[in-house]
Amino acid sequence: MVFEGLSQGLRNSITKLRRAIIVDKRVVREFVRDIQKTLLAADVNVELVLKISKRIEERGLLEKPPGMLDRKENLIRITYEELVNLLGGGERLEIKENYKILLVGIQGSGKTTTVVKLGKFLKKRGMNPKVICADTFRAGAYEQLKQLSEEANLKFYGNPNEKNSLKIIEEGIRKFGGEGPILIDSEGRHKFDDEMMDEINRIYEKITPDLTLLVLDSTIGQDAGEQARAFAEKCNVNGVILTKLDGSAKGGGALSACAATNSRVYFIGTGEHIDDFEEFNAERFVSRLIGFGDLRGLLEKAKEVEFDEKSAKRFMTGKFTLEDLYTQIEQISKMGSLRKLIEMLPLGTKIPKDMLDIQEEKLRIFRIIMDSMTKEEMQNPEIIKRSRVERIARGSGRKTEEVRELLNYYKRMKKMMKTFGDERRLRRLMRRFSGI
Ligand SMILES: Nc1nc2c(ncn2[C@@H]2O[C@H](COP(=O)(O)OP(=O)(O)OP(=O)(O)O)[C@@H](O)[C@H]2O)c(=O)[nH]1
Ligand SMILES: [Mg+2]
Repeated sequence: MVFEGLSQGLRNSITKLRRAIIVDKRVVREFVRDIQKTLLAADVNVELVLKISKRIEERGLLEKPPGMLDRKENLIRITYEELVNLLGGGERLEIKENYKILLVGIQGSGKTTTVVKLGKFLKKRGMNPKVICADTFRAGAYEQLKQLSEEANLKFYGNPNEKNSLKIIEEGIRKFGGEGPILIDSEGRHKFDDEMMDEINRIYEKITPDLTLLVLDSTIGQDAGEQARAFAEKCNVNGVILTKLDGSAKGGGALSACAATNSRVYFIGTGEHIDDFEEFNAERFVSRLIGFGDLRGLLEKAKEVEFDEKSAKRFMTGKFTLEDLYTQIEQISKMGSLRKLIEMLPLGTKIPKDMLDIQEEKLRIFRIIMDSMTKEEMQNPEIIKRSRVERIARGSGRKTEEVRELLNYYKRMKKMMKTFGDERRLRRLMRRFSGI
C-alpha cells in the first residue's frame, strides 16, 4: 500500500491516545510528539511539521469539543483537519469535453505514462479523450505513447517524421476536430533548464491549452515544492500530478511541499500500470490514512446535535410548549441522554440533578401521553385541568399520576428555559451546537 509508514504511524498514535484515561497537557504533548515523528519519517519538511504540531497542540488544549465528541475524539478531528490542510485541501479539477490539456515536466517524471493514465481515467468518466504525442526529442517517444494509447483504447495522433512539435499539435487538433479532451504529451529534458522552459512557452502561446498540468516525480521528496514553484513562474501551471508514490518513502514530503507552495495536486500515480492512477483529494486521502470508518463516525458525531434555530429560539425565550418538549424528547432519545445534552449547554451546572437523571423509559411514557393530547392542549398546556387529565390518561392507557408528572416536568422545564433565555446566551448556544 502507498504511504504504509505514514498510515501506520498515525494509527498507532491514535490507538495510544484512545487508551489514555484522561486528556491532559501531557497526553496531548505526547500525542503531538508521536505525530511529529511520523511526519518527519514521511519526509515532511521540519518547519511544516513544527507548524502543524503547534497548531494541533494549541487547538487540542483550547478548543471545546463540538457536538457529541469527547476531548480525545476532538483531538483526532483536529489532527485530521490539520493534516488535510498540510496536504492541500480537497478541491476537484474541472475537466471539460472541449479542453486541450498540456502535460509538462522534466525528463522521466512520468509524463507519457500519465497522459495515458489520465486518458483512461477520463474515459471511465464517460468522456472521449484523445492523445497527441508532441515529444519529438526522445527517441521512441512516438512508439511508446502509441502503444500505451492502444492498450488503453484511446485515439492517438503523432508523426514520427515531423520534428516541429507545434506543427504536430496543430495537425492533431485539426484531426480530432476539437472534440473530446485532448491530452498532449510534451518532451522532457535532462534537467530543469531554460531551453526547455522556452520551448514550453512557445508551445503554450500558440496552442493556448485550457489546462497545463505539471507532472512531478514524488521520489524527489520535498524538492517537488521548489520544482513546482519554478515551473509556475515560467508557465501557467494549473495543477500538479504527482507520480511514483508507490515506490517512494518521500511521498509525504512531495505532497506537503506542493501544498506549501500553493501547487495543488489533483492526481496521483501509484504504480507503473495504466490503472495505477487516482484523483487526489486530501480529505479522502487523510481519511484513508487514519482509517476511514473510524473517522467518518467521528466527524458525524461532531455535527450530530444540530437544533433547528427556530425551535431553539422558542425554547430559550420562554415560549415553550408541550410541542417543543416533544421535539426535545425526540432529540434526547436520538442522542442517548438528557445529561449529555445539558452538559453541552453553557449552563449545565444550574440544572437540578433529578431533572438530568430522568429515565429514558419515563421520556418514552411522556411521549405516549402526549400522543393522546389534542393540538390545542399541546400548544396551550395551561388548559389541561382535571377532566382533561383523566381523558388523556384513558386515551393513552397511562395513569393520571403519570400525566400530572409530565405536566410538572413541563412546567419546571419551561421555568428553567425562561431563566436563561436571553439572546446572547442563545447565540452562544447556537454556536456551540453548530460546532463552530
Ligand atoms: N512505479 C511507478 N512508476 C512510474 C509511475 N509513473 C511513471 N512511472 C515509470 O517511470 C518511467 C518514466 O515514465 P515516462 O512516462 O516515460 O516519463 P516521461 O516524463 O514521459 O519521460 P520523458 O519522456 O523521457 O521525459 C517509466 O518506467 C514509467 O513506467 C508511477 O506512478 N509509479
Ligand atoms: Mg515521455
